[in-house]
Amino acid sequence: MITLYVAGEGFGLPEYSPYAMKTEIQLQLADLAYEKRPGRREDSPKGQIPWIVDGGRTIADTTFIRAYLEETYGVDLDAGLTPGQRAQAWAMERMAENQLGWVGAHFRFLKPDNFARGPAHWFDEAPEPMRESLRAGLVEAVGANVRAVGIGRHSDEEIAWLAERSLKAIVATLGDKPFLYGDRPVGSEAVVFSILATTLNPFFDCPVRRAAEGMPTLMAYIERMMARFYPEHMALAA
Ligand SMILES: N[C@@H](CCC(=O)N[C@@H](CS)C(=O)NCC(=O)O)C(=O)O
Repeated sequence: MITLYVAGEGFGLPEYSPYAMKTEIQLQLADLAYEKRPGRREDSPKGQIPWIVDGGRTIADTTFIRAYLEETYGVDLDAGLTPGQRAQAWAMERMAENQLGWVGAHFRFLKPDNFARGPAHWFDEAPEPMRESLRAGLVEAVGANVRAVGIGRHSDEEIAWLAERSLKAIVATLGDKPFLYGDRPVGSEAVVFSILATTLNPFFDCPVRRAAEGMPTLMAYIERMMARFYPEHMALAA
């Protein structure tokens, strides 16, 4: 059986790592049995969560995990899509990971109230004399990444404006379909949903969430995907 190493639930989400959610959804779409175990990024071959172990093989990074699953188990998670849709799906996936994901990190980690409400608690069990410097170290590391990808160089208003353009692109792609490309979800939207659920998480205060609340198509899509892949979480939240 495949073992999926994850960060675990948190901040009102079934998995607080969007990448862990992405792979978990893709495992479900591939109809593969798996078990989840808590993992520490220090133990991951690429230093990040998630990773999988399948028999004797260890694969890290969600895009490579998906490629491995498709090749090894003979599944195509984007089956039914035209070449043009596949290309668009890939671009949409990159937009979610390489732009919206960083927007989410900016507001979650770099706004002191959000950080205190959420990620700061990861260090609650650390020895008291180290606790604050561990928290400061995390903020500094995330800040450096967010700046390196460019997002961190803009004002909050500009960041929200950029993110809103991406949300509108997702809404336009959805149109009146239940899922991005039709009546059933495909592999590439696992990450679009996961990044949306994390970036727009109402647990945190974020202008992008407020903008999204004015987009009923988008909010309904997030709920539909959550109900489909995390029904127990939805039942608990109800
Ligand atoms: N490109 C990676 C991204 C994974 C990722 O960013 N994971 C985060 C958790 S959501 C992580 O482990 N961050 C810790 C770090 O980068 O040091 C993938 O697709 O798996």
